[in-house]
Amino acid sequence: MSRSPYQQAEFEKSVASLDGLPDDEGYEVAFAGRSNAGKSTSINVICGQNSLARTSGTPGRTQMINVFELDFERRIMDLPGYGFAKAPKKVQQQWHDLVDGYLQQRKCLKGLVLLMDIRRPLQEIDNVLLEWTEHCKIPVLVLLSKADKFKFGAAKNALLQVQKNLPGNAQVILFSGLKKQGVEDAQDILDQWFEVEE
Ligand SMILES: Nc1nc2c(ncn2[C@@H]2O[C@H](COP(=O)(O)OP(=O)(O)OP(=O)(O)O)[C@@H](O)[C@H]2O)c(=O)[nH]1
Ligand SMILES: [Mg+2]
Repeated sequence: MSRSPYQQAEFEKSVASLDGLPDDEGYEVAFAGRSNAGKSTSINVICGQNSLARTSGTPGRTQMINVFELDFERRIMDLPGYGFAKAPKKVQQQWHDLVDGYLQQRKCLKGLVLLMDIRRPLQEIDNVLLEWTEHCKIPVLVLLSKADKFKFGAAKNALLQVQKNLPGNAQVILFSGLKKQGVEDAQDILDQWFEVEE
């Protein structure tokens, strides 16, 4: 948990449009997923910092891309949550344009962490994202989040179900920010994407 460079992560800025993004250089890993799936929580836990990314009980809070700098060439991007039905159409469209545009154009994107609530995995929008990453050959780590909500056997079953339905570019692990489950495995995969030397 205390391994660099995650511990050194610092909030850099929030961007509301693509032209506010840092230069498209170095290494980026983006966290995506439905609203409330646990993106910000997982970033905090993986970075070993309690309040790096803002978490909230109100779905759809993060409407901008939050940029966290690990070092001068590595960044974690907290993408706005998608699929929050109660949001006004205009806001939903903004999220869509921002996330879609980011994913389509970002050359320094080395991998996508896709958060799925273990109680509601592989929703339609998750599958759309997975298909897109398969097409673009971007590696994906699915974090089956809030695994603490299930007993061990049920969690294992959910994991196997998701595993069976993933494309070849994606892998899945059980994750719980609350219980700190899956954190080291997630860090190991991010290390590879970021090309962090052991
Ligand atoms: N039980 C449990 N609750 C969790 C876990 N991770 C996140 N939560 C809760 O789920 C809610 C949403 O978590 P966030 O991390 O803010 O989710 P998000 O995906 O960043 O949400 P948006 O930014 O709104 O899209 C919060 O109330 C968290 O406390 C977990 O591992 N276990
Ligand atoms: Mg968030």
